[in-house]
Amino acid sequence: MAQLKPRVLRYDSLPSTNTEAASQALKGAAEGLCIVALEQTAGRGRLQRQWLSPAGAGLYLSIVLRPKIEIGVWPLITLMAAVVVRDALLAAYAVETDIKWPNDILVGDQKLCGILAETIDTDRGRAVIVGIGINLNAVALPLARGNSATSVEAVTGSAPDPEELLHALFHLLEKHYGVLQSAAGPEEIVRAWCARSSYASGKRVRISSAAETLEGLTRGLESDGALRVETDGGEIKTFRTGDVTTVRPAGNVQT
Ligand code: BT5
Repeated sequence: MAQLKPRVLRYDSLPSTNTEAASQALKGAAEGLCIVALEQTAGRGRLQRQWLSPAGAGLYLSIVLRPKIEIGVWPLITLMAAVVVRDALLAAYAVETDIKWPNDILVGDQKLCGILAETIDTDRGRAVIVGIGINLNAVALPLARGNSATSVEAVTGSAPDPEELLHALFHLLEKHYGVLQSAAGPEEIVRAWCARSSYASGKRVRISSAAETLEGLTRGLESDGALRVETDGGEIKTFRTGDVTTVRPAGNVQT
């Protein structure tokens, strides 16, 4: 397995770094291509939601990956990215974060970063675009809904250097992407994610999908990253990323 070699293309402004990375992947871009923009005018989250990306307020990037893993464990790519971002924020700025299943990086209950992984079929096989948006300073926050967002600057009290974070992200991505593609990789990624997330087990959540909304206690992850939730009736339900619209903390934490 060749080691991932990030190659960065920088833009002042793009509609969405994910869209640009997908278009480069369609043209045959090798894995490791990383699109970075200072501003996104149409940044997006899951389910066509918006990702607010004002100029200079955050790190907005998308990386092309062409993983050599079983298709059934591709959802773990999002979880791996969350582990990478969480560890990079700690390494670069000593910021402690939590991971909310599946794709949010939080400080307390406030969102510091969102991750959007999108697959795309290309002539060179299936690729995945991993998009990461991290709020660096407070400019983005008044625009985000309620007070549920935060930034590195709001947490540390000083203006962060984005290049330090980018460097840490690449270093940790090389490491965890290598792990993901190793023989025991999927189990190791699930373990790494669970060790870093208060949502892995014993967290009371209210979870909504197109089919239903229910409350229960989280009970770990399936081998493909799906979240297990025990309902108050004692039934274990399994949720996959594509089906879930929201996950929120609910009531008191119990075990
Ligand atoms: C996400 O979606 O959290 C994934 C966000 C991924 C953004 C990156 S930036 C680089 C790359 N290019 C793209 O176009 N996208 C990726 P989701 O879980 O659906 O959350 C979206 C919700 O987060 C919105 O509906 C808002 O409530 C909230 N939100 C929007 N902008 C925010 C911000 N800057 N900070 C915190 N929360 C925000």
